[in-house]
Amino acid sequence: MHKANSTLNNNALQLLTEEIFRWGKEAGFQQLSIGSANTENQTESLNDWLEQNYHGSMSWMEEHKDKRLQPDLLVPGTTRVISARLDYLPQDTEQIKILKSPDKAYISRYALGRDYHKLMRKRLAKIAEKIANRSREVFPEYTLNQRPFVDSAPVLERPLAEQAGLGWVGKHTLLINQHAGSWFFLGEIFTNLPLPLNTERADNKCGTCEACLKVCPTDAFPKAYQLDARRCISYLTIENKGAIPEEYREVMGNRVFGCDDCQAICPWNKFAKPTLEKDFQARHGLQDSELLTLFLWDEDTFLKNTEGSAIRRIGYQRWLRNIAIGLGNAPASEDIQKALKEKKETCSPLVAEHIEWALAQQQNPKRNRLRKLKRD
Ligand code: B12
Ligand code: SF4
Ligand code: SF4
Repeated sequence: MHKANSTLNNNALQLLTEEIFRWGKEAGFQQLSIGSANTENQTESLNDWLEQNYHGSMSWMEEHKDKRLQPDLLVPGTTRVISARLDYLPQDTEQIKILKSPDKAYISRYALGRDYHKLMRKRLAKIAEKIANRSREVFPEYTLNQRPFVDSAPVLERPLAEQAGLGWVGKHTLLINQHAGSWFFLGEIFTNLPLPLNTERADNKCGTCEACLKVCPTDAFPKAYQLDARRCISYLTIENKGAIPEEYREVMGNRVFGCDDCQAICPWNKFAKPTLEKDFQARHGLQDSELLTLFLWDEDTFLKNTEGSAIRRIGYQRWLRNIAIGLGNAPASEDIQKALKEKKETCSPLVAEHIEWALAQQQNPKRNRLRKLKRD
């Protein structure tokens, strides 16, 4: 029989919450916090974002919009969200040095190690299992309903984590924690257990700063707290399946998988600590590789070297598409031009078109590479 929420013992709920936080630490999370599951206050900004088409080809952002705005449609009965933070910045990856080395490939720091989706979901599922066991002991008559999520479900993770007090949504739209910066992933457990809410909110500490808005190479922020994903290098190199519009190619520089510029410039990331998580350390030298070396990987090597990595999700042809742009922006070199011409014989028409662009860039001695775009 379903026992009404109000009849669950508050002390037992408080003790369970303390246990949940301990299990979170044991599982390697830096922080867990409990917030309300109400996201209806996001309706206007989500609608506005979708109406302006800022989601581009991510049609899944439109689907199940009702679930994003009403978590209990996704998991019936949900009244609480246990939000979790997992820091991912690998140790000593010298990101600025790589970004400024036009022969090198810049890969987003979140993607250098193991794909976070499975890793986090497994850990959250274990915590959910412990909650279920304890709940059976303490609240034997209560019908628990809960589910863990990481990233891919129709969940507004940042507003939910903000409500749980894990940080504030910065002008670059990412969640920032004043003690830990923004280099972290978010995950959560939806639950119908009436756990005590963390009522403390993190104040927005962006102040008058606009560094992230100004640094963005593609000028992807129409205004503070809003991102036009279609212009974001992360979208262009990862989510976008087609050609990368020419206007963005030069300013992409050597960023071949995702982009970190708006985070790297953020003053709050002075407080970020590198992760000790072995799975998030860079694999196969991806933090410091020549563009040409990566471009010369054949498909088998790509599949082998990206096993268990988020990079694999884009597939070999899109990988080549992105690196071709990086090579077009690299200093002129005979080796690069030879590799581009050879690859053009075997690649897809999509990649071939990017290779043609790269060759034209390589062979134009007068080119003066553009570093930043301005919106019209
Ligand atoms: C779609 C998506 C993208 C898209 C669009 C990004 C975007 N800003 O919406 C693209 C592909 C571009 C992208 C890029 C990246 N992403 Co992404 N992405 C997502 C995803 C799947 C959904 C985000 C979403 O709902 N967007 C829709 C918009 C409308 O929602 P929103 O930005 O959350 O906006 C709300 C608030 O900003 C608020 N709001 C609006 N106006 C205002 C005004 C004020 C004053 C305030 C306070 C709030 C506010 O209302 C909005 C609507 O509810 C989430 C996972 C998830 N399920 O949530 C990961 C997620 C947001 N991404 C993440 C990461 C790490 C990245 C990248 C850093 C990866 C990379 N290095 O390349 C970049 C960062 C780019 C950036 N500046 O955002 C992390 C962020 C962790 C964090 N610390 O915040 C998430 C949470 C994934 C995860 N599980 O960890 N991403
Ligand atoms: S990730 Fe890069 S391209 Fe995207 S908004 Fe941030 S700075 Fe701009
Ligand atoms: S760079 Fe400045 S404006 Fe942007 S998120 Fe960080 S503190 Fe806020």
